[in-house]
Amino acid sequence: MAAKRGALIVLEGVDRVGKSTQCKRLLEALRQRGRAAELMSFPDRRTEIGQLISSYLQKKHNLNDCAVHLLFAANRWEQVSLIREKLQNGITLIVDRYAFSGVAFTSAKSGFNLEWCKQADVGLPKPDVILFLNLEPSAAMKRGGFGTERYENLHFQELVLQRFGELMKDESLNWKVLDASQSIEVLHQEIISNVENAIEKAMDQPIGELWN
Ligand code: ADP
Ligand code: FDM
Ligand code: MG
Repeated sequence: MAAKRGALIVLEGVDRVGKSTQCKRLLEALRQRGRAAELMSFPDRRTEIGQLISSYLQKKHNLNDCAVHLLFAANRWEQVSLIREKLQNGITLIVDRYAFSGVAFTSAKSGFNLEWCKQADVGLPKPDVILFLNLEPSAAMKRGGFGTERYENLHFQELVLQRFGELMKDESLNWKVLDASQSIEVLHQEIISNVENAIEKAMDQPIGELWN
């Protein structure tokens, strides 16, 4: 019998809902349970494309909105062979933001529609589950306030949340909407049970293609 593959687990949500905190907790928990797991995050600021994105986010320079959208997508595509290899080798990947942030953030800008935004990510490895940490941006903001990066303002985050809502209507994807106002520990317990389920189901299935 073929070796079991790992699962592709994505955490999404607006800024400061606790994605990075939960990704780390999840990684530790899976490893403690003896599962092979690794963390990835997007944008991956370590690559050359990632550095362009990072300096754009830090407002060191401006870029055309279409161009930056495609850079975010390219920053995922440059990891695809690695993602596939790890999954096939039985490693479960926990991903902090993915194409859904890509589409939600760009389509929150005026003049962009959701369908155009999705095109650049069509065919990426499809997540086995998308854990959406749901919290009003006004509540998320109270967790320390926004920094100085691009997009870190309440009005824009509210538009982004609406766009995520549109993406969640797609029933071909396995969205799990979780209440991110709960304590770190309670939310973690919900996440781990959803993830254990997803890992068991993914094992016997081929890796899917996103939006295809
Ligand atoms: P994100 O990656 O979604 O932007 P972080 O994980 O960086 O969010 O968390 C943002 C801030 O909120 C951090 O200071 C973190 O300690 C805090 N935080 C995370 N989860 C919770 C929670 N469930 N309740 C209260 N504060 C939280
Ligand atoms: N972001 C992130 C996008 O606009 N498009 C994308 O494809 C991705 C992955 O970049 F404001 C935005 C979302 C957020 C910023 O912040 C990255 P973090 O703190 O590194 O997650
Ligand atoms: Mg984060």
